Amino acid sequence: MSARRASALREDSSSSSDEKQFLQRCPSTNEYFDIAFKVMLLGDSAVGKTCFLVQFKDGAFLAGNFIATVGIDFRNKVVTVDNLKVKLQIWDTAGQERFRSVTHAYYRDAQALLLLYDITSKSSFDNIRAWLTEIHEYAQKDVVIMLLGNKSDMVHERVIKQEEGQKLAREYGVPFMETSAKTGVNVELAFLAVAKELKQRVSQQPNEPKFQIHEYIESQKQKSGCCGFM
Ligand SMILES: Nc1nc2c(ncn2[C@@H]2O[C@H](COP(=O)(O)OP(=O)(O)OP(=O)(O)O)[C@@H](O)[C@H]2O)c(=O)[nH]1
Ligand SMILES: [Mg+2]
Repeated sequence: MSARRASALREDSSSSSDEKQFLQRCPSTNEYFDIAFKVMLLGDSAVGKTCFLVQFKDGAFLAGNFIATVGIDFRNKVVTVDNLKVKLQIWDTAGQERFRSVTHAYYRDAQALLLLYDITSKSSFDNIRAWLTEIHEYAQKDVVIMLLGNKSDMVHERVIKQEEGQKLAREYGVPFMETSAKTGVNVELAFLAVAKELKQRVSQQPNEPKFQIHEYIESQKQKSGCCGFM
């Protein structure tokens, strides 16, 4: 989408029927959108990728038996960012090693990657470096990456401190926060931050201040360790 068209749509966000002629329609949700991006969920098996997506899409938590994803699956959700309708096509990948070659094929098309570990699993955290190596090998150079420490509701089982996640993220220059696919803490924020970053990359106006994803997340995120959020 051109910057001019994005700007025009921003100025008139009333979504009149005339305007809808210029919008595209998402077949799965039947919603109109102005612009679409592909986002991929990555991380070890059982870190909570599928639950994270279901929480964002349906506002529900899949409790009970763990059913590992086979291969790859996707869901669409349209979010509003600065009066623009942004369709996120979210690819939920299988974390199990045996599906790795299937998922590699999809990296190239993704504009953003949400990389999850489980704060109660040291191995899932230790494997983040290997995931980042894979990302650098298979993904686009300018892909937006975000590191997420999931299952922050499991305070008593925690083995990875929040500071450790923060330190690793800083080392790789990527934004970070802790999330809970169970309670929903910071789930929507992760997708919205990515949508805002991607949207501004294609529709940045010369006089518009550049969107700072790190600052946005720091100002919006619900912190762990206090107030009963996590
Ligand atoms: N307490 C808690 N449990 C979670 C959370 N997210 C996921 N789980 C549980 O963790 C298990 C694994 O969740 P999934 O979302 O299926 O894991 P996955 O990353 O998709 O796993 P693969 O599909 O194998 O890659 C399930 O039993 C979930 O109920 C969370 O935020 N908090
Ligand atoms: Mg899954």
